[in-house]
Amino acid sequence: MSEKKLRTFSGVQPSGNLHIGNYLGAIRNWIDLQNNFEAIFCIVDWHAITVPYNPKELKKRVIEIAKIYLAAGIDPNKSIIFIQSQVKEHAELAWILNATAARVSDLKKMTQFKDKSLKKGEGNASVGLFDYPVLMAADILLYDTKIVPVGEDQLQHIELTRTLARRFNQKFNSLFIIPEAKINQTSSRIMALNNPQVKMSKSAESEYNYIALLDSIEIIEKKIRKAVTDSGSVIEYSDKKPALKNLINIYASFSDKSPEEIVKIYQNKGYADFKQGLTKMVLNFLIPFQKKYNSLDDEEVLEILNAGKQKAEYLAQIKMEQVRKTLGLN
Ligand code: AQP
Repeated sequence: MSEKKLRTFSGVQPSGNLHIGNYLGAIRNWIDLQNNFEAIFCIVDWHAITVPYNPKELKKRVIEIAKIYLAAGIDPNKSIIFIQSQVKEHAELAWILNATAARVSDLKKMTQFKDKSLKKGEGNASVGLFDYPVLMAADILLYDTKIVPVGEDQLQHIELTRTLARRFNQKFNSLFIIPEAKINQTSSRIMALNNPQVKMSKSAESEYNYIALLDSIEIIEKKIRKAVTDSGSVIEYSDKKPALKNLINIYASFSDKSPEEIVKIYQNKGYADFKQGLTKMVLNFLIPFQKKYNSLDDEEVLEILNAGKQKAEYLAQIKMEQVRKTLGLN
């Protein structure tokens, strides 16, 4: 008899142009995991509506993200790929966790809420943005997830998920598995090209913040050329040169070379040579990736998402039946 595999779950919000940070920090790590775990990858559209958005654009982006998952190597024969809003149990469990396990004081500690509400002020942010981590906890706990592959910015949310699961288990019944985050050291936090103090982000105001996975060759060349560098001209991997360190991390992530090897290659060369080398590494990955992306057919992608919905819904309904029964809600 085959052993039951542990489960892995992760997702991306359709909230802008997916960038190499999303790929290196999260999606790339999913590819290997799908071989050893029961893998579930979600397009978390309910998260994306917590900030102002355009409905038509959202619909387009959901398909775009599904295609990105597939082009990156997520195999629908091995993994479940689906859209969050199609499985209503996510919202049901989020409400239940809100009511039974989450505290206002937990959510007030979340740095992502503070960062994201900074522009308009906390008082003007949506309640959904404030409560986002509880919905994320529901996404994860609904599927008995053990491993959550994410970038560093999500670690605090995973910690909260663990707290909510423990609280619920202690208060009622041990229904939830306590999940663990999995991050990749060199690429867990890719910084913005135009400011190494902030992370690369798809909702950034300037498109020079990120390299989108679907940017054209010309745009990618231009963005890397314009990427900020530190003063001086020596290629060093050091915290004193955060912009260069970030670019070396990107180079290392797209090559089989360590930061030390990269520094050696460019030790007698300047920033311009290094940037040319970096552009080559990024394009070596993105050109075939985009070719695969462009070859995917919308109808087939919709079929994959529909099949994924059926499978995810089946699992979610079993879990929610247990939760409802435990809480006297059935
Ligand atoms: N800069 C990054 N470096 C490494 N990993 C990153 N991730 C995001 N930015 C970086 C990881 O990508 C996954 C999907 O992210 P998300 O869609 O949940 O949203 P986010 O974390 O808030 O990322 P963005 O790109 O900054 O989106 P917006 O601007 O919409 O908020 C996650 O695993 C995340 O850690």
